[in-house]
Amino acid sequence: MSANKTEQYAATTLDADRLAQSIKRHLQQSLGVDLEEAGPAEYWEALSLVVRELGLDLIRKTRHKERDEKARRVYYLSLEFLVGRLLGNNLHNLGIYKQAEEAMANLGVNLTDVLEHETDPALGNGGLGRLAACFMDSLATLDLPAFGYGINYRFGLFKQDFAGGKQVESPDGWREESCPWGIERPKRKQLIKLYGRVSERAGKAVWEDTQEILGMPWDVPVTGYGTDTVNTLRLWESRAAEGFDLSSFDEGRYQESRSGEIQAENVSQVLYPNDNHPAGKELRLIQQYFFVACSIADLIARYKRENGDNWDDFAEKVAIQLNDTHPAIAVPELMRILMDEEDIVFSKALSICREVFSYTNHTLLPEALEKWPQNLITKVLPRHMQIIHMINYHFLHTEVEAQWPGDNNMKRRLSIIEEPERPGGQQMVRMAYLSVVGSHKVNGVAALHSGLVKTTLFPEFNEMWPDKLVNVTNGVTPRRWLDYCNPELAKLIDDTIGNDGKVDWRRNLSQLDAINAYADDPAFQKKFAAIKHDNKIRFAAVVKELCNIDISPDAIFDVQIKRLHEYKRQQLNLLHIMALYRRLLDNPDLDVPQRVFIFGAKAAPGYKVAKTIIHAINRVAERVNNDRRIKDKLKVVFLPNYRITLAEKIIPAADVSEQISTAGFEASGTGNMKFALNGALTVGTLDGANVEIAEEVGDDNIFIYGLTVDEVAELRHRGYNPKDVYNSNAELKAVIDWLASGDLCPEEPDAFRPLVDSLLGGDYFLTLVDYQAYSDAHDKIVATWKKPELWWKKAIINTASMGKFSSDRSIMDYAKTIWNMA
Ligand code: C3B
Repeated sequence: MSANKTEQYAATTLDADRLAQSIKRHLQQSLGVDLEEAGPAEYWEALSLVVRELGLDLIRKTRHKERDEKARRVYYLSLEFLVGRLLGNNLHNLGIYKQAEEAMANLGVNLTDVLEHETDPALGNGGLGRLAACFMDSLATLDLPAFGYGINYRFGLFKQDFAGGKQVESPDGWREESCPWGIERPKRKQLIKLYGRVSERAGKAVWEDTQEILGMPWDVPVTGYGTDTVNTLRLWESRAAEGFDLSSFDEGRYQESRSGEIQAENVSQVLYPNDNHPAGKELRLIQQYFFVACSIADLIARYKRENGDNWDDFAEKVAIQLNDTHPAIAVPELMRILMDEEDIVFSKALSICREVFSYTNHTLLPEALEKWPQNLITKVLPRHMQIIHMINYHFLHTEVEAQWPGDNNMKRRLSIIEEPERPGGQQMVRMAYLSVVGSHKVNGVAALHSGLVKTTLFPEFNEMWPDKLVNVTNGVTPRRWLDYCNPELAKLIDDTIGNDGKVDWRRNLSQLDAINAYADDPAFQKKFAAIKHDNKIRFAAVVKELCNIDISPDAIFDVQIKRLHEYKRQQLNLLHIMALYRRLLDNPDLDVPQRVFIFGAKAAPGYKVAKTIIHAINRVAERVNNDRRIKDKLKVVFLPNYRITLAEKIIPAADVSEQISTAGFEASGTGNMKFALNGALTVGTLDGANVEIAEEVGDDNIFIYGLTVDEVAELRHRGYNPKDVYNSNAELKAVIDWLASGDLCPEEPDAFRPLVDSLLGGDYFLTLVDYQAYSDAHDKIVATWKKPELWWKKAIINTASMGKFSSDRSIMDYAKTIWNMA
């Protein structure tokens, strides 16, 4: 490792004076701004350009080193990279944050103000996209040769506002602000084919009469912490290829006159705003193929530049990770290149693919598993559909046949092509099956989830290939999610366990374990609690600014931030808040601590019930926050436009972390790890990584409640009627009736009907079943809060026990068990 190299590099070339000079130079010469005119936004851009220069220099050196070492590279293919703001993070990673602070101060500017001027690149929906960003950070930090490949969307995840409590979406044109991080690389552009047909000439398949679009790469430097390694995140932007017929477009009859054709620029225009739910649109399939085809062509070109035309070493040099099934079309794409362009026979091509590819499954939700109509793939990618059939034929008739001779039923069950249930239905391509068949390893993202992948999602694959399905528990980067977002706590940890080269928890998070020795220490508890209090004061100011709500830093800050989805059960939190409010109305002198319930969540624009839940929470918030009778004992805050930057402010200020999904539905969760790392106590079900968090912190230091995966299965088997629970729990009945009454939204009395119907008409996510246990868990939270020394002990143990959940550990697991790189 090159721990000190960057410090040397940065220190020798960029002390505060040099930095200030470079900032001035960029202000004047790159941006054309006079010093007197420059405000924080200009300073942000100028400093970003300075860091970009440094990043580019280090990227070049990283590339040379990798070329010399001829190492295996990993290519992380993902439709989403939710990187968040980059300037502060890059300054930290490069070891020049302090120098930058000083340089700015010398110029009369405050670095913190400057950093606030960066727009979040919102190139992802939620957990899956943020995980990809944490992984990029860890890959660079661990000096592993890696590229991230994705799409440079013009519009990221929509911006969210509330009107009358309802979610209103508007486009996120993040690139309209200047974005110095992406560097256009025309030399590496690619030409991609779509549509057309396949003919056979001299025994070879020829894909012709295609449309072509151009893929232009934008490179974002990815710095690692305390190392010279800077990797590349290469994001593709679609453009019209030369010769693309724009005339018909100009005449305004483009869509009609060339029906079925696409407008090239549209491909990378927008991120589909769905989390855990596929859009199923033709343009989405094209997006997937577009970025996959550009990336595969790009990595093959790199391989050939470095290794020549000999395919024998390809699998030794290349590992490709499929982040969910979104890039699954990479399997037939690589097959196509190997067979049609490189004259490699089918069986060899398939074995190369299987050495190169591996696939991460992020969800068990049946409706979230991607399937594409065979007709659509045939239309957009006719050659790929043929190759999928070839793979499927080989798989069923050689491999499945060997395992279950003569078992046609098994062949039907395992076929990559799903036959329609009803006559006249469509044949669908199961992208998850294609990914499993084309990969050497398939991983789930937490132990519980990976177990379910083996037993319920892919049991037959597990029987056929017992070593293929593995677990890699998710992780988060401690650089962004502790060091950067909670500097006071980072400093307390440094002061307590040291930061001298021997101890370096930022790169070896298990060293936090040493903090456990201080969990009972009153002096340490006091400092820990004071830091949380400071963070809460800062966050209260954010809430005041964004929502104009006053919250007290002495209250319990109870937080649920994540995408809005019924399985994540924000509605359970809501019902409980409504009940708390009613309890206070019944007895305003109730001896309870002040509590603030904080939400942040975007709902997919087409997801009706999710939007109803947002509306209901906002209406309840309005009622509760303005009711003087309850004497500020309860507040509800729904922060608009939740995103990475807000998460960085909320998480260090949280006392309670809500991780309350229906057991078996949240594959892992990663927010749960960030909260615990920052000393919040989890209230959660035994779902996803909560199980492993509980193992690490111990049952006494987490509030676990509710049905387990097995109990959920048993209940479904027995049969469940939500009305039974509703009729037997008076408090629950009262709040649901209140929700249904129209009282909270008089101008639209049926506004919350979709939510009420979903709860009483089936309650698929078992919200009502878990209600009482959840309410009881909250009573325990309150009882614990009333004993501060107990509370802070638990909080400290949480921070101290998060070593396992560093994304460095996840990446080392991938490197060892999947990529064969360590
Ligand atoms: C998410 C899952 O819902 C989370 O449980 C998990 O922690 C993350 O992925 C990362 O593994 N997920 C997502 O954000 N989008 C999907 N389409 C599927 C899963």
